[in-house]
Amino acid sequence: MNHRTVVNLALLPAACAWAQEKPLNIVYIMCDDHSYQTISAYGSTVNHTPNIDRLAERGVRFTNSFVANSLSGPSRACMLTGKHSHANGFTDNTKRFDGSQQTFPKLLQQAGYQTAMIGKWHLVSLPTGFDYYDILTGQGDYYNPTFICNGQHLQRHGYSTTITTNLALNWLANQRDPQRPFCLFIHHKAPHRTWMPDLQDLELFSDSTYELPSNFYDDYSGRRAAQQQRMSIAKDMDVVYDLKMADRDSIIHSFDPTLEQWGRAMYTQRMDSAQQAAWDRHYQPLIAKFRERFGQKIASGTMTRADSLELNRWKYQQYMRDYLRVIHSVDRNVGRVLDYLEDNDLLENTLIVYTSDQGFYMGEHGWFDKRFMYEESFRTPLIMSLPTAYGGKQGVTSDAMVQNIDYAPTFLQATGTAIPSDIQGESVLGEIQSSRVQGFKGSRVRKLKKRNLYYHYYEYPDEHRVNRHFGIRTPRYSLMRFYGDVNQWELYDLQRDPENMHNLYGKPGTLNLTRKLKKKLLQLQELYDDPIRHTVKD
Ligand code: SGN
Ligand code: CA
Repeated sequence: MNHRTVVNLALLPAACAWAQEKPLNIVYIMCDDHSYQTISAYGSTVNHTPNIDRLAERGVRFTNSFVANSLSGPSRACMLTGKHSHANGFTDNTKRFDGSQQTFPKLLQQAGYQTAMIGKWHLVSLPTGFDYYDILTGQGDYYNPTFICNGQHLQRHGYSTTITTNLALNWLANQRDPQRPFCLFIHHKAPHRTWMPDLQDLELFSDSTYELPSNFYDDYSGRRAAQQQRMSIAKDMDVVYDLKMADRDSIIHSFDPTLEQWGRAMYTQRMDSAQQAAWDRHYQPLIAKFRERFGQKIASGTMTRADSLELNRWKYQQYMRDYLRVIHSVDRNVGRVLDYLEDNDLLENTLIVYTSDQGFYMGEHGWFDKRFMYEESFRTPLIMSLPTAYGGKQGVTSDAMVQNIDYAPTFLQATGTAIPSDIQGESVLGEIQSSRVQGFKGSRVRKLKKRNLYYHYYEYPDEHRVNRHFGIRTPRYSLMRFYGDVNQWELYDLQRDPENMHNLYGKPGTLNLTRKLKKKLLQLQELYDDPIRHTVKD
C-alpha cells in the first residue's frame, strides 16, 4: 500500500460525514463557440488558460467529448433535456424551445434545489425551471448588453463576460438561500462571432503570429458538402464585419455591400464615449495600416494573387488575436468563480463543469464557425470537477465517449435525483468518481459502457450553407450521411485521418466496414427514435 492510498483511506470517514451533511451543488459554466484547441489543458499551442487548467487539475478532462448537433440553441436544448434534437424539438436556431417539457433544472427544483440561469440562453421562449434567471437577449451583445431579468429588460454597463460573472457571484452571495443546495448556470456569450475583446485585453497578443493550420488550403476533394459551405476565412470572413477594419469614412469596403452603411457603428454603437475612445485607440492604427496595405486595392478590385494570399494570412492573424483576447477574459472570469467558491467554502461541495455549446474551427479546413460533424466542431471541451469528499477524481483524463445529452443524467445522478426513463443520455458520474462514498446519494462507480455516438445537424441553408447531415461516431470511425441538396455519404478512419481530409466511402476495401457502420447507425436511429430513418435510407 503506497503512501497516497494510506492518506486517502485516512480521509474517508471525514469525507463520508461531509457528503452526508452537505448536498452537492452544481456550477455549470458554458461558453459559446470555445474550441478545445484554445485551452492549454487541452494542449493549446497558442494560448494559456490558467484558470480553466486549474479546474482540470482538480477534476476530469474528457478527451472524447462531443455534441449532438453543433449549434447553439440545439446544443442548449440537448443539454437541458438529455435528449437529441428531434426529441426535444429544437433542431435549429430558428426554433422556439418548448419550455413546458421536462428539463433537468425542473427535476432538480422538484428535488429541493435552487436553480439559476445567467447569461446566454438563446432558446427564444423564456426560461422555465429556474428560480432566478438573468439572460442575455438573443445572441447577446459584448458591450453594454441587455438582459432579461426575471421578465424585465435591463441594459447593463460593461463587458458581457464580466457582467455575466458579476451577476452569478452576486446571486451566490446575496440572492440564494444558503440553507438549500443550488444549481447555477453561467453561460457566456463569449467567444461567439464577432469576437469583440474586453477593452483591458485589446493589446494582448498584438505581437504574436500564428501558423496557418496545415489544411488551411483544403480543396475539399471528395466532400461535396464541404465544397459548398460559406464559412471560409478567405472567402466569407469579412474584413469590416468580422475583423473590424471599419474606418470612419468607410473607405475600406466590406465584402458584403449590405453592411457598408454600418461601418464602425457596427462595433461602437452600444458603447459609451470612453469605451469608444479606448476601442478606437486600438483599432484605428490597425485600420490605417490595413488601408494602406489592402484598402484601395480591395476597393478598386486590383488585388493580385500574392495580395490575396497575404490578405488571407493577415485575416487569420487578426481572427486569432481577437478570439484569443476574448478567451483571455473568459479564463480570468472562470478564475473569479473558482476564487469565490474557494473563499466561501463552497469548493468542497460543488461539482464544477466547464464546457462549450460546441467546438469551433480555428482555421482548420480554412474555416471559422462549426456545424459539421468533422472533429473540430463535433468535439467540445468538457471538464468536470467533483470534490474529493464525494469520491471525485482529480487531475486525470477520461477517454470515454460522452455527449452533451449525458450532462442531464449525470447531474441528476450526482445529486441523488431519479433519472427519468425517457432521457436519452447516460450518466458519466462513473467517469469522474473513483470511489463510492457512503452517504452520498449520487454514488456510482460504474464506468460508462463502450458506446457509439449519434449526431444530427439540421440548419440549412442559412447561415453558412452547411448541408443537413446525420452520422455515427465510433471510437475509431465516423460515417456521415449528408442529405437534401447534397446527397452523399462520408466515411473517415480517424486513427489515420483525424482531420477528416480523406473520404473513404466507396473506396476499395471499405465495403464490410461501411455495412457494419450503417447497421450500427440505424440501430442508434432506432434507439433514439429519429424519424429521419424512415425517409433517408441509402
Ligand atoms: C450568428 C453568426 C453565425 C453563427 C450563428 C450561429 N452570425 O448568426 O456566424 O453561425 O450565429 O451560432 S453573426 O453575424 O450574427 O455573428 S450559434 O453558436 O449561436 O449557434
Ligand atoms: Ca455556439
